[in-house]
Amino acid sequence: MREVKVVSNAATHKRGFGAVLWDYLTTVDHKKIAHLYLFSGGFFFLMGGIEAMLIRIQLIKPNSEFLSNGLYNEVLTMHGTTMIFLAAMPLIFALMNAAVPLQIGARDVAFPFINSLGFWLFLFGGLILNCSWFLGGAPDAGWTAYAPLSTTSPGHGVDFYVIGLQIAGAGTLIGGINFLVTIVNMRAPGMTYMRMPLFTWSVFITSILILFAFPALTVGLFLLMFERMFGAGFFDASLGGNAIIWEHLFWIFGHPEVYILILPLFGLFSDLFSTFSKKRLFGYTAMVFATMLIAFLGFMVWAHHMFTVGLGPVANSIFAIATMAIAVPTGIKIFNWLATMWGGQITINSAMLWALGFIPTFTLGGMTGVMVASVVADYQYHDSYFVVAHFHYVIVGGTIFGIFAGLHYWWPKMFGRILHEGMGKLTFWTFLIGFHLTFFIQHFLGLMGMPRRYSTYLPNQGLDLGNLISTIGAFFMAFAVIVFVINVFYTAAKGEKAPADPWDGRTLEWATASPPAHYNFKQVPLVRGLDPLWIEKTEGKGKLTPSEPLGDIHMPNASILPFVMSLGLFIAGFGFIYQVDDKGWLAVVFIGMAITLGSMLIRSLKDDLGHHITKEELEREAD
Ligand code: HEM
Ligand SMILES: [Cu+2]
Repeated sequence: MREVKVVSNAATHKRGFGAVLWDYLTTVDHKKIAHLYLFSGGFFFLMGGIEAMLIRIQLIKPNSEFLSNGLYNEVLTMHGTTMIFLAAMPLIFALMNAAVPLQIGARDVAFPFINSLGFWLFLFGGLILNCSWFLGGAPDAGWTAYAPLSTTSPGHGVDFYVIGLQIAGAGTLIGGINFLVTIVNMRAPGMTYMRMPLFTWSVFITSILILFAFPALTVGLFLLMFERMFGAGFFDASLGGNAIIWEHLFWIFGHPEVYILILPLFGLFSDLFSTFSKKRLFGYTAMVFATMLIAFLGFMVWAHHMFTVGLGPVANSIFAIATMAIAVPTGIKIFNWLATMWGGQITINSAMLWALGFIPTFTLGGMTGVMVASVVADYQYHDSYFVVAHFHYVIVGGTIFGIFAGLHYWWPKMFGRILHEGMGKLTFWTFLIGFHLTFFIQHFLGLMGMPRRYSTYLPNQGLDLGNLISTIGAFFMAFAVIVFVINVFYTAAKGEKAPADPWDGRTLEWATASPPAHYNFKQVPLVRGLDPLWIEKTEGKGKLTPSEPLGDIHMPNASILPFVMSLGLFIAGFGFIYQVDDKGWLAVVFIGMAITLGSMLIRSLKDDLGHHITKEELEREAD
């Protein structure tokens, strides 16, 4: 397996910066798109992290004047929005792109062009959102943008939110559809649904969630846009509208969104526990159905964010019970993970540490979740720091721990080098300690009456010490992230080279070189059961059985069009935002849309049949 790397290194030889840049701007290869998602999602994670630190520095002591109240609202809004849409989502897409086609034995995703378009839409949407900092102020109505706060917020901050999220959201939607089609259509022969690795399973189910949840956001954002730009009045009671409609639309999207953020990582943890315990996943079938059940219930519970709105006792009770029901399939999963490790031959490395740390942390978040699902009690918790503590336990304890686990696990596959273990462990321990220091105490701050989203508090209310501890914890986490960034650079320069299968893996991604050739598999493998690579290893072959003779491989061509299409929307976005001030900006709308529609026309009219890698070329490369 090692030889492949040598050959592809020779083939790629030394290329200039321009060539590498052009390669990434035009690539339709899922593995390079994974790199793009990783680095831009990582960049936004650092931005969101800086914003988090600003919030915590402001709250380190009572009556602090580090940030003005207005700026605090902007930083808080951008922290939440950035972390959810521009950090967690793309980092998950990075893992999906890095692993899913390999896990199912495919050569790429179903629509490589759309995959690249999805990435560029996300990136340009995120850039628009962050341009607001330099163009008169960021959005300040919270990441939920509740009306009438969002409809009446002065300046253009919220317009940047609307346009930025609309463009980024379109990228996520088409990305999700692509993975759905990929998993339905591109599985290697023999890979039946019930032989798919749990990560692929959960990406499949997550993609269904994306397909149904994101359109609600799209509609909501359009209504908010019409409201702010043209005074449509959907959410304005004085014009016959209703502000609660925004809350419904937002949470019909927003609640499934938190499952979109967690389910892929549940799948990843399942793969990890089984790999590093050297055992088949305990309760595979139950895990699959629990994932489906969580996804289904995830759609039925959005109004638990609205208990205090006044929907009435019947609606509140139904939503409370449906919410609490989610604890059942989640509990099934936790027991199955523990049972997978039970009696297994456990390896503890950085990836596994994140997975182990996830279990108690997420369980705590799940328990406070059941608490906030109780309607009467929620009248006390609602919009208090208790909620801030709760959701950070689930999204950091689940999603962020999962992303770190996934990065340590798949880094060798993605980059051909193994992340430094010592630094990996240092990152994990300082993050874990910092995390619990920061957020555990916030439960009590909330119970003592500290509200969510307030920029300050008075002294001697019993809140001083807790806030100080919380901020100290945040510095630990910041330190951990810095160590991780150093680890990335160190690994790129001096990291240990990775073999094809560094973890004695069970699934197909470990059957190809690290990193894989751009066509992934020379011959598409024949899958003979769950954990296909493991089956071959235990039967003493160690190599996959091919499902096809060696032949020409058809691959898609690179294209700059996805980048140009997204750039056009980016330009048009500014036109939309500013045309309220001056109709001259309509020209920018037209220029931007012309670029986008023009490149769509080119894509439609110009034949692009891809290219073939010939059998002779493949024969020259050793496997
Ligand atoms: C890792 C370090 C993090 C720290 C120190 C941190 C800190 C905070 C703080 C202090 C607040 C609330 C401030 C207030 O209510 O006045 C907050 C809100 C929030 N955070 Fe984080 N956070 C972190 C990570 C994350 C991550 C990874 C996510 C999501 C993936 C996230 C999502 C949110 C959201 C959605 C809000 C609510 C914003 C709003 O109410 O509009 N945070 N964060
Ligand atoms: Cu919810």
